[in-house]
Amino acid sequence: MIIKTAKYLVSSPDYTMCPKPDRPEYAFIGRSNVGKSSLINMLSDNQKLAKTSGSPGKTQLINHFEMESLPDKYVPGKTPASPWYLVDLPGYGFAKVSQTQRKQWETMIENYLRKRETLVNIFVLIDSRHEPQRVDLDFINQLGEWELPFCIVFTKADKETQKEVSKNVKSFLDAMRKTWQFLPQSFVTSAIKKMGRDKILQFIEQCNVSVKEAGKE
Ligand SMILES: Nc1nc2c(ncn2[C@@H]2O[C@H](COP(=O)(O)OP(=O)(O)O)[C@@H](O)[C@H]2O)c(=O)[nH]1
Ligand SMILES: [Mg+2]
Repeated sequence: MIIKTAKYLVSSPDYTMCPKPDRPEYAFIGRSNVGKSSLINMLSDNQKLAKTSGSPGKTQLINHFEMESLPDKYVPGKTPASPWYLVDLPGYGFAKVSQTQRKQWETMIENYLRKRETLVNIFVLIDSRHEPQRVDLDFINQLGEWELPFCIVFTKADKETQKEVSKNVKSFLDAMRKTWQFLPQSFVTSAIKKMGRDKILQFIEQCNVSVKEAGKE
């Protein structure tokens, strides 16, 4: 997949205020500081698209980015670009928020994830430097209870040795096996090395094609 356009569109405090649900949508979520903004910038090939670092846990909004992509083999002037939304969701597990803020986050996220009709897939980001964390597993199990489709994206793979990353990925997937019969698709990524970019974009393209096909029936 070739990214033709990646543009910030709007931030919404609630799912009812999100843009018109007229194209496939992909949401990115994870603990604050997991590398979500860096991953979004890496995927869109725009280092300024999502703000990196800054003040984590502050932006409690649903951020829509307008994307247009082309398949790898496209005919210039002939192949139409496919529109889709990339959504940057506020992170969880941020220690310094109040109970009230946490509750607000939960309600907003649950409503968005469960009611946004065009949401095709949720990418759950996991820091590949750490052992499995309860908060990540709890969030994933919640997605399971809600029967929502998701993938796992392990981030910051360049920060540790390949051996350490493989060990953490394996322990995380093993921890998931305790509650999950089938494991979701997973990706190992590094925003610095652009690792995992092609695979994630390919996955999104396949989903976009399936959504289009389903719409024709
Ligand atoms: N080495 C390395 N650092 C990363 C990577 N992704 C993010 N970071 C760093 O981790 C910190 C948090 O990243 P950010 O994208 O802002 O995380 P967010 O809070 O989840 O949006 C920043 O200092 C990034 O530069 C990566 O793939 N490799
Ligand atoms: Mg961020």
